[in-house]
Amino acid sequence: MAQGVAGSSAGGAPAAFSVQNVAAGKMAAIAIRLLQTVVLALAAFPSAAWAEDGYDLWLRYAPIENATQRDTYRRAIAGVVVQQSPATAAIVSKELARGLKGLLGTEVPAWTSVNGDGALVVGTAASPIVSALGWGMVLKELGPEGFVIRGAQIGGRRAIVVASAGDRGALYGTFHLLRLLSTGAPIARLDVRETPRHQLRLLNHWDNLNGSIERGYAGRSLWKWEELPAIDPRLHDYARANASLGLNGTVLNNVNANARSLTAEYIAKAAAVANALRPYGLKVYLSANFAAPTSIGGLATADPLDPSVQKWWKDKAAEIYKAIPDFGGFLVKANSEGQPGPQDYKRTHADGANMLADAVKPHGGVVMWRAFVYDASVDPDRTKRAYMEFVPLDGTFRDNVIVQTKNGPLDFMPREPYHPVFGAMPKTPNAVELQITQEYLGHSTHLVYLAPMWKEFLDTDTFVKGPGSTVAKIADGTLQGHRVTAIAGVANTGSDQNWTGHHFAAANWYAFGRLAWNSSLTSEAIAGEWIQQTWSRAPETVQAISTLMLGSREAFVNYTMPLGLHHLIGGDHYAVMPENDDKRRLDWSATYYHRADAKGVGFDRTRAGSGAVDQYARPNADRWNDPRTTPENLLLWFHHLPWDYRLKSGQTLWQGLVAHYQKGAEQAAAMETAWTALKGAVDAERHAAVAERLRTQTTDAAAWRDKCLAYFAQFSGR
Ligand code: GCV
Repeated sequence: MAQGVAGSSAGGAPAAFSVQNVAAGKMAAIAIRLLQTVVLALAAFPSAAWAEDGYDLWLRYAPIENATQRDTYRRAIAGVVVQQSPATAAIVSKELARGLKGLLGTEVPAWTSVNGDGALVVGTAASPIVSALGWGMVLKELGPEGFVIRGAQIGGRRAIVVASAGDRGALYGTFHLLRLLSTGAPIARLDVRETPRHQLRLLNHWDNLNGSIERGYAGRSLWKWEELPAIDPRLHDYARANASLGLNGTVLNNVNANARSLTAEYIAKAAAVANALRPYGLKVYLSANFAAPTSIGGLATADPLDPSVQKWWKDKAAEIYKAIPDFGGFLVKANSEGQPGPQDYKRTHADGANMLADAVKPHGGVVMWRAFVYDASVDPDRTKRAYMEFVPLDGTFRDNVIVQTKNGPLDFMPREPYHPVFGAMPKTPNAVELQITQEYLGHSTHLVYLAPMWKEFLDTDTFVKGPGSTVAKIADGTLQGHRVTAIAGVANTGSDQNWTGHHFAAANWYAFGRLAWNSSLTSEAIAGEWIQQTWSRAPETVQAISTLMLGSREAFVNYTMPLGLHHLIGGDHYAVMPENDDKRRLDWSATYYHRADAKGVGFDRTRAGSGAVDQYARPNADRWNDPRTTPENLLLWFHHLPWDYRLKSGQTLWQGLVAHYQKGAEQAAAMETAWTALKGAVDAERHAAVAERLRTQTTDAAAWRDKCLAYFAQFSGR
């Protein structure tokens, strides 16, 4: 957005033109000299000369510096032919015009047909050019969101073709090609075939109707509810960014849902957003408040088995679909943290979910019913409760219900084992819920790249169907044959100019989208492409930033909650607070989790303790029941161990804790140093913004180390 030459390295230029008393000729000479300087500066340091505020995210399309490569691309793409339905065609054409101009430094004209060598054709299977290619079978197999990118001869002319069975696939393919160009990929023998791993790839916005965002650290809600149905043009850029990753849905409002979002007034607002997002392939969903029939419907009950309640929801669904014909469905947080739900009427989660599922079914909608429940009466160990409530319901949900479960059994901690519900409900589609916003990971102040955490989770073997039963295969439906698959990320976007507060937090939005598309991508690969598109293509700069990012999650774990410790945090979920003994609820405190005493530290979840280990399939259950076969990074999650317990390193548990905290603080400081060394290698504006936050991160990391060690020392006596 803010691309131009008005930034630091061209600084001063505009002022020179405003001097009134300079003779016209002299002024012209100055102008020419300035222009020459700017051009030279741009040629030498294209990315450093860019005025940057982060608004453009990974869609900056900075000029390709390597002239040979740029010329190769220019020869390969001399004109663009787009053949698909008008709304998406307009977006594809605009994106290509913008992207190619930026990358290649030249306007690439729109052609109406392949009238020369170097055509870039984007089209759906139904378009005249693509249908003549005979790729129908392949495109059908890849589905309406999949795409092919391949070289072809069309009427004896050289062309690159981006083709899909559907409009969305052609759009995703366009962004994929632009990504290949942005990252310097060879295009001589292109043969790309892509199809997404999960059918529903959604952002969940915890946006309140008053514009605030629960656990949001980047400003206010993008929707600007009070202005809707007038659309903020910024929503188009939000949609572009999501489409560039292949995300296809967005839940507009907080799961702690205000029932007003289902009133006619707010349905009209949601419809306006849906209209804006639709051409980019994004469907709109809403979080539903289970008590809406009473709070806005005037009924005396919200009992899901009551016919008047069922009718209310059916009518409400019909009203929504009238306004939003492609409405995705409802997301529901029920009987959790004070939210209403079916249990208020002695009904089960399945009763509640099925009632809503019946209401949206005739319209093709789904219900995503969250498994984030922890009713204290179910079990003394909070991490066991969701499994105990949901697993017995397997097989009782309607076929358009998806149970949506956080990656871990507690609550988005820096490290948790996977949630044992994954794989334990073979008859129920299970959506993965990841948290992009860094609620427990330093908000938008700390640089923490989350892909390694998500990959650790997705790649874990649950063994539910023998070795190789990874969470990824459960989530993408291949292990248990689910008919619908979904993955959701709690969004970190807001009204901040750079969208996510911290420039590096955008990497987490990016990584979520890429993993939702293809969970087998590596953290390294995702970081590499994000860095090249966002910061610089210079190999040494990419390497330095990548190293910093890839180590950041483990650094955060080290200086906050190493060795499986969890929830040592204050109520704001930022401050270090191992002493937190929240009086409102035991399971909101820190002391409940670390259980430090003179004998040792950690939560005993073995068979001799809470028995949580047995919610996992063997051999995980057996391995994690024994501290010697438990991965040390989860040791204190599963075990309460003496301070003198010997770690594999030979250190005592206490010494190991000290070492981890110390290492974490050092890693944070090293990140800051590494970033300082990148001054000049990236633009000054964003460099300074990141440097400022890294300064705080270093200070905070040391504070975490000092406070946790001082606190635990009272018990360890060491
Ligand atoms: C939306 C945690 C968060 C809450 C959040 C809840 C949930 O408890 O702190 O802010 O509420 O998770 O996921 O429902």
